[in-house]
Amino acid sequence: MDTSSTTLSLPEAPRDFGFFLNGQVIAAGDRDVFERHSPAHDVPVTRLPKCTPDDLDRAVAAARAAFVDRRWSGLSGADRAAVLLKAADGIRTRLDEIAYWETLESGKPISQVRGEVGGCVGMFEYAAGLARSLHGDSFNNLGDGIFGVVTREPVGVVGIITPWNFPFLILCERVPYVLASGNSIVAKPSEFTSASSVILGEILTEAGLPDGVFNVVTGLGPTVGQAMAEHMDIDMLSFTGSTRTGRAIVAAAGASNFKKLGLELGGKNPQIVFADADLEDAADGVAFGIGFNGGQCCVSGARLIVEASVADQFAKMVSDKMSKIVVGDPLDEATQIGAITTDAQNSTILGYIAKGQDEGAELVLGGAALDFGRGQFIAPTIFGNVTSNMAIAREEIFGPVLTVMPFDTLDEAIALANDSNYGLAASVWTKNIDKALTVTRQVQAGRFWVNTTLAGGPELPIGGFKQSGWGREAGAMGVEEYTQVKSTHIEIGKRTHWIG
Ligand code: TXE
Repeated sequence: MDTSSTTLSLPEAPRDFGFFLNGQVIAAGDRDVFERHSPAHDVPVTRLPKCTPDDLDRAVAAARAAFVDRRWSGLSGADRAAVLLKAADGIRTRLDEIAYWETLESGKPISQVRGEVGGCVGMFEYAAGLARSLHGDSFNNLGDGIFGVVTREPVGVVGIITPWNFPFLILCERVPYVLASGNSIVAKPSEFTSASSVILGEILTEAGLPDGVFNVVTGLGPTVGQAMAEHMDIDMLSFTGSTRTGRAIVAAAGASNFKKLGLELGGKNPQIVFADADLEDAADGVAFGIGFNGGQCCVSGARLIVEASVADQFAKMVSDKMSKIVVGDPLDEATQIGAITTDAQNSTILGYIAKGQDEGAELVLGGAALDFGRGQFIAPTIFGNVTSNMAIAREEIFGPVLTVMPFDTLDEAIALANDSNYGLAASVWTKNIDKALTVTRQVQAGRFWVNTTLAGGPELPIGGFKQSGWGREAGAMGVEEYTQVKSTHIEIGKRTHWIG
């Protein structure tokens, strides 16, 4: 298999990946194996061990041992930064390989995955700087007899459960930040897209990360994932996935050791377009916001909320754009939307498309599966005449399905945008600074875009309001979230005695 050529072929046989424990890849041995079929090509592409809760225990024990003997947490920030920078180089070196296997497992377009993996290099480089700049606080104003110091310490053993929509990117929005302060990690990727997480283990070890600091258990959510949420020796768990599983994790954490949680859950994100916007830019942005990754994106701009005076004209502009999106083989460089990643997700999206029609919404574009002779693909879809009580306007569809709702006033636009259980992201398109700032202030969302959408990078934190989650990942906060704060009072000189 040559991944450097621009016309990539399918692998001749599925590649066996192990799981990653104590600095080594461990083959499946006598464990059951799950075989992943490419959702775009219907052929087996990877095989991974179905780890058991016993394997999880071994991984947690390895992470705990590494944390307790301070082989990583005891290093200086500068030494940790050096490893993270080498890992960034390692990702750069193996970028094509990661992109190839991730494309095959996920059905995402190869050009898109390369961009995502390239972005992960920046995550490691930025977090390396944070490893050096992480610091606490001091209080020199408590009087001559006492000095106060606030220090940050790593939390300990951190579990990371990731989904299938951005397997490597979501992992890398967490791992370098979690490592920056000295934590150890046990990661569990989605059973549909595990390969790139195991490759990251190899890269980290080659970069000099001590054995045991980063481990990957491959396996199923209800067994290994649930066992992580219940585990008494995992100090913190970062979960990205469905709101339903998020609830199970909160319950399990409460019933076990009250582990600290970071949760990034669902979204139903508004794209608010005012009549005074650059409508050409906005139309392209709205099409990108819902089309990117086939809409399988927690921050997808799924709800178009558009000023009534331009609603028809603008919906037509968006429809023209979306009808030109190139859907097809993700190994083709020109493809913009690949396959729908899981069978269940494919059924869910088609179910919502049928429901939208049953609910009385008007199908403006798409609305059907695309038949390429293999794989599962869905045409970019737009619904008009949508009202905010419809399921397609309220529930996360997680597919390339846009709903259109008009508004007359600024207040109405804000109310429509906030009429959701979720609060992950929002975009506003206008040339009027007052409208842009008013909307940005009043719409509840953890990430906001003004005259753009889906922009991101290592510097700005990510996370949600309302039922979209708890906590923040990335940016300086992405390191701080994975630390404990310790307040220390230090007596200077002779203590004033309590008992005379
Ligand atoms: O998610 P799950 P699914 C949303 C999206 C999608 C829906 C269902 O709307 O249609 O979720 O997707 C692990 N304890 N998002 O079913 O099950 C699982 O193995 C611990 C939004 O795939 O939540 C995987 O690693 N872990 C989202 C991860 O949880 C468990 C991205 C996510 O899978 C578990 C994905 C359990 N009991 C889906 N059960 C986003 N925020 O981007 C499963 N898992």
